[in-house]
Amino acid sequence: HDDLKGLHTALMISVNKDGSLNEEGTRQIVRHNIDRMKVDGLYVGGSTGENFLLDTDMKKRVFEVVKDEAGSEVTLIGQIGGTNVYEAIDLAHFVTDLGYDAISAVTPFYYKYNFEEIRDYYKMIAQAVDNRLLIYSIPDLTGVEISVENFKALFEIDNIVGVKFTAADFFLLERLRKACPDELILSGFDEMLLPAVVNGVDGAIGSTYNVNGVKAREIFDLARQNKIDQALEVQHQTNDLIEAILDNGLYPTIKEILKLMGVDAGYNRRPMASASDSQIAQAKAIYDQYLS
Ligand code: SI3
Repeated sequence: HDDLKGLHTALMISVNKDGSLNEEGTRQIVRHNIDRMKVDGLYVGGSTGENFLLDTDMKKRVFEVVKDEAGSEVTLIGQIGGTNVYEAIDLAHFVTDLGYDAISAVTPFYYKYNFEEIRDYYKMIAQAVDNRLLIYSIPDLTGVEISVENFKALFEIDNIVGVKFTAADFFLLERLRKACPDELILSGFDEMLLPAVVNGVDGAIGSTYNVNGVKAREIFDLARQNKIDQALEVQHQTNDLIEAILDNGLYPTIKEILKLMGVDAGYNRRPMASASDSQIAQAKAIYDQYLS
């Protein structure tokens, strides 16, 4: 599964003020990531893509527009999971037919499921389509924690090839890497890319790669060459940027920075608020200080 390794942008989408998809802006975000951020792949329909705010038709249109723009230039992973497993299966078929290289499914959330129910959800999706599946684990947002033993049980399901691991639990990551040396682990927190690579992840998926993909690549490459001091220096610079972005509001700030880079990133879809005037001004200051 070498094509799934490396650095993938958790893709933003561009939204019009009325909440509809800005297709041209979304195409610009795709091009910007491929041509200027030079990432290996795009993770479409994730948290950064405001996926959990969209209806099924809009999710499908995002998948179509991204595939149409990206073609086969980079690896495409379609995040199809959510609270409705039947929608997830429908979307899994949809993106597989479009030619997505893999699917990913967030752990089912909202109700407190036991592990049997979580495993059932993954079996239903994995058995429905002929495509590779990455578990999307993000306990901070879903409240769903998965133990090493339970990850191992999920990896036994045919078609499941790994996990997008978005957590700051490095003990769990280390245990998981040791227990499952052959599964793909893609880390999710951009500000912890270096320690994740040191712990043997195969790649990473991140929101800030939309604007900082080139520096992320430096960290990734230096760390894999064992140049830890140099990698840490770039991680320090990167985390000054990420801290400033988080302080100003993650997704609205990335969108405003994209606009300063000439990309029509549009608004956020409500109820997520778009950047206020003061956030826009601060985004400009962040861009000037760290990215121009
Ligand atoms: O699905 C996705 O959009 C992601 O890949 C999420 C990714 O892990 C990001 N997590 C969230 C919650 O947005 C990170 O890239 C994160 O934004 C970044 O590390 C800043 O904390």
